[in-house]
Amino acid sequence: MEKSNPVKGVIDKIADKLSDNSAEVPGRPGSEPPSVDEPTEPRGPLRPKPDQRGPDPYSPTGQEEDVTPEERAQGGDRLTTAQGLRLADTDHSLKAGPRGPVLLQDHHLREKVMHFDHERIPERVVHARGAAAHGVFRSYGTAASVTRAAFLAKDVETPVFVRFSTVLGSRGSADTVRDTRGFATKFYTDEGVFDLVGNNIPVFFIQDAIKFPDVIHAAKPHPDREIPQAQSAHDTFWDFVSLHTEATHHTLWNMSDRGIPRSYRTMEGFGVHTFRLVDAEGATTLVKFHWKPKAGVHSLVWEEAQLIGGADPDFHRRDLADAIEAGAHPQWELGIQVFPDTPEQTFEGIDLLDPTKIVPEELAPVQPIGLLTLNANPVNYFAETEQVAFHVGHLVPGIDVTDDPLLAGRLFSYLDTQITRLGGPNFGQIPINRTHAPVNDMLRDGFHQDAVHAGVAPYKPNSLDGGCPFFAGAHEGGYVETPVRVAAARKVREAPASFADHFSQPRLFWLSLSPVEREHVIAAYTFELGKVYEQAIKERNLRVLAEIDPYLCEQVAQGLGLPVPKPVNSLPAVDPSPALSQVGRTWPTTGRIIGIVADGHGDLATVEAVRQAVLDGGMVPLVIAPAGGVLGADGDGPVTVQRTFVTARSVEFDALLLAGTPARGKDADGARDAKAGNGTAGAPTDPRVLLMLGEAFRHAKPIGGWADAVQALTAAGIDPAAPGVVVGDGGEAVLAEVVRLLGGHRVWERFPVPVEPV
Ligand code: HDE
Repeated sequence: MEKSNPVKGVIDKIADKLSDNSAEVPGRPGSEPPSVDEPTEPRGPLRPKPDQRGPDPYSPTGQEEDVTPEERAQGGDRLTTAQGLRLADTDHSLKAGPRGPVLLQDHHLREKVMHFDHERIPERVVHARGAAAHGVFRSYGTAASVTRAAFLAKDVETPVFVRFSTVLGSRGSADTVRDTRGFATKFYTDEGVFDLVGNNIPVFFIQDAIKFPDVIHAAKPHPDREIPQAQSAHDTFWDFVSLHTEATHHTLWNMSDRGIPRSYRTMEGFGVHTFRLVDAEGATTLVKFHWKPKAGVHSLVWEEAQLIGGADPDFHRRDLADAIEAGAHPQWELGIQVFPDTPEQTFEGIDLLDPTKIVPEELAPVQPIGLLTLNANPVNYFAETEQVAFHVGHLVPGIDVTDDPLLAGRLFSYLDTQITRLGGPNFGQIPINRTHAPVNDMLRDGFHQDAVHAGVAPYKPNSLDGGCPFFAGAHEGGYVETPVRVAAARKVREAPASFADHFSQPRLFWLSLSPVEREHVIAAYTFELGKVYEQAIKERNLRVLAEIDPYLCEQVAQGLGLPVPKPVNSLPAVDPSPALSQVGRTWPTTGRIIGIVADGHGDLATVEAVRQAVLDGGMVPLVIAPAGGVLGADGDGPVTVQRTFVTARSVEFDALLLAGTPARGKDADGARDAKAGNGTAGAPTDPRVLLMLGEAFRHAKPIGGWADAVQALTAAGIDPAAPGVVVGDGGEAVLAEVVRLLGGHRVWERFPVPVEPV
């Protein structure tokens, strides 16, 4: 947007006049004399007085303004101090002789260690572990009928920064733990920053913000031993959620496959609360925001998640960054469910102010309003991903909040937390947090103030700064709260009666899942409650499950070896929402990872052709061989090896291809690789390949093979005719079938599912 200052000429003239006025007595507060009457015409900020000037405009590291962003952060080719003094040595402290005491006068030692000592800032109290990316949001314009938000007009492109996170773990915890994921988006719109701070689960544990410290204290590690890290499989969590049954719905989602996403790229996102959109005429609509991943909604299986936690704790971070670097830019459609803004704020009997409830998509379809594309990785983790500060109160005209009591608490919390985390009230000036709209806020001073404000009247009303800044009415882009009618009421600490329904929607979710997804839920509850120490807590949780579904309760009780309780209430009749299941659809395979097991003895031309076909399909081929280097370096090929039998683990791949049965690695016997196990010396197939195949098979991944691949499959105990196992003569034909299977994410038939009593 072109920004002009129509009154600049006037100010220049006044300033010139002042500088000419040598007879004037010093001490005038501003650069322009005030008028007697309060000013009525706005104009730009006043210049400093002629005797004033601010600091010279250098970057934080001594670079002039017109250099590239990289040079702004760091410049020159010589090591310097923070003050730009060139250094001749940074490896030795200044000492009285080589063996003598270190001298206090070593200013470089002092500065270097002082800075290091203060490199850490407090991690986020929740969502400490995260990864982020830059991107762009292009609006379809389909929301323009319900909101005046400028960035939602047709074809407007808005820069964004998106941070994904787990909730419970510390900054260094593993990515693939069972947990909710954060999905926070900062839109740098022309009208100011809009933050949509959501999760990958559409409901929350609590209905009122006042319970947030309780649920987080219960879910975080035990306060005495500070274990377990980044997970809910412990007594305090299950103690709380069984006593506080409004958490049941969110907990059930956590125990479903949604708690262990395959990738940040394959997660849905939800704004959770109901928001209020306002159009240009002031008409309002209630909406819920949804992010729909183009790559589909996919999850890990629990054993995979656990193995990855050890093999590659950075799995999701790496996946996001690698995909963007490879040009497989992750995309989501933003959508809204639209509800009339009635005084009751309910839709089809569902309370829209209750954040533990969803509105099934079958009742209110998600209408796409724009496309998010993540296209660049951050340059510096700390500066960007760690310092980004989201706030649900960062709103733009056309988007307003509702009276959801959870949202109210968040409106307070997100600013408050930054004071401690980012060291003061000026965190909005940190580069990643800076708005792309001009700021004239009258907020002054504070730790780390980066702006050099001119003028002497940061207060309203004033005459000394010409009455500036002026207000902007709604017609000038001003934010005007919707004048919602509030019913006459008494002050109470109470919730509406509808908030007391804690079980109908968990049952709806349960009944919407496919049989295999339900098996995963049963397994997750059995695992988590199996980790609980106190039997009373396990029994209390079974009582909660009895209110959701008798089969779920019975199966978990059997796994725990405990009696099956009877429900207290009759089970509500609900209509399932098929949209909630992740199984049964076909998705693009772009960005998925295909492992190709090969050695230097086979047909390397086919290996190379398959590798190229994987790349051409927008996927990532990784060649796994007995040893590193290049296969066929002397003639055939060559094919570069990315993983060896030592470094590869099945969990890294979405599908596996066998270019025949590879030779055993030299490290297959003995103590070099514990994965190889003992007592397999002399067996024809490398035990690491058998392990990889066995895992991939039981994790229901497509497996393909050609040449004499059947030998390895059989040695791994895999029937070449089993579902999702593709054996053929031509590598490329096998790949095509494997990719088709991958479109369904997993070979779901491979999971045996008992028939559940109706
Ligand atoms: Fe948050 N939450 N939250 N939260 N939340 C924070 O803000 C809080 C809630 C969510 O990547 C904190 O800057 C309260 C719901 C995400 O930087 C903190 C309540 C949802 C992120 C905070 C909630 C979220 C946070 C910690 C109950 C989904 C990470 C650091 C009223 C709709 C943002 C920070 C990022 C972060 C408070 C509930 C999502 C302490 C009090 C519901 C994605 O302010």
